[in-house]
Amino acid sequence: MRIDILTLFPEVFEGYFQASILERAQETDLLQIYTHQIREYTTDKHHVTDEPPYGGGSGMILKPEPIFRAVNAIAPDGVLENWPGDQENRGEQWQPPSRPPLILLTPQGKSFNQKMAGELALLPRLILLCGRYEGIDERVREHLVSAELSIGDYVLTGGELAAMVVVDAVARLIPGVLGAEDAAEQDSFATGLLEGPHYTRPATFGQWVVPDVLRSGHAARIARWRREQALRRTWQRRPELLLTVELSEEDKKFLAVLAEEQTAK
Ligand code: 6GU
Repeated sequence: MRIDILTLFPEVFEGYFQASILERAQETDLLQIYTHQIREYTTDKHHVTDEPPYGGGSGMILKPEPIFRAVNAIAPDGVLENWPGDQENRGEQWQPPSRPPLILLTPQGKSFNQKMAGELALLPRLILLCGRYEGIDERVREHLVSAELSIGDYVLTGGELAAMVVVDAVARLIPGVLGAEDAAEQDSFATGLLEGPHYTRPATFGQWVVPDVLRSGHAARIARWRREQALRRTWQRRPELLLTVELSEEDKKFLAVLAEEQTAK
């Protein structure tokens, strides 16, 4: 998969993308990440990327031309050759050629989640546009952006951290990126449940011991115990997730026990 990132601060991506799993994914060519400095797509002497808003007001707005120019450069089969203007001359028949989806990172976007990460991971290409300042010229939103995503209900100084979050969540779902083939399949949210507790050596740490069942070697009992721990944790922390997850008869019985425990308290 190829991901292009348009930003005024390409340097902030360097450390994170060059470590650990994302580094290996790029070395093995499962993932290509290109960051692009929007400023390099300006044509004026002072390389201006933002200006005050029409109609007045505070803050600066990202200008449309450098962003359109950058997208046309990195997705040359894309929309808007000879922009702007000559689209009118192509008549009703004209359809923009297909291009990679362009996602704007902004607190106004839809909340990014695991399901979206899975869908994005199926794409051959993706372009991420990091918002900055007070905003971005609306013509970018209207004519270039395919979707807008936010990573949560708080305001960051720019879309860069959000873009890193999206790249990370998407990259680890590309087949082969995680070491063990099924490592993503047991994730919290992938199963629809939160994960239960994990333990490693030592079996006894001070007075705290690892649950016997995990050391029993009894695979079926361990699997059942883990499922019940996941159900318990989800019940305690994110009960609304239980409404949409697929539950076996055994799961339902266990949840009934949890409900009884609760009323007994
Ligand atoms: Cl995508 N951008 C900014 N600036 N703030 C955010 C965000 C994005 N998601 C949550 N807060």
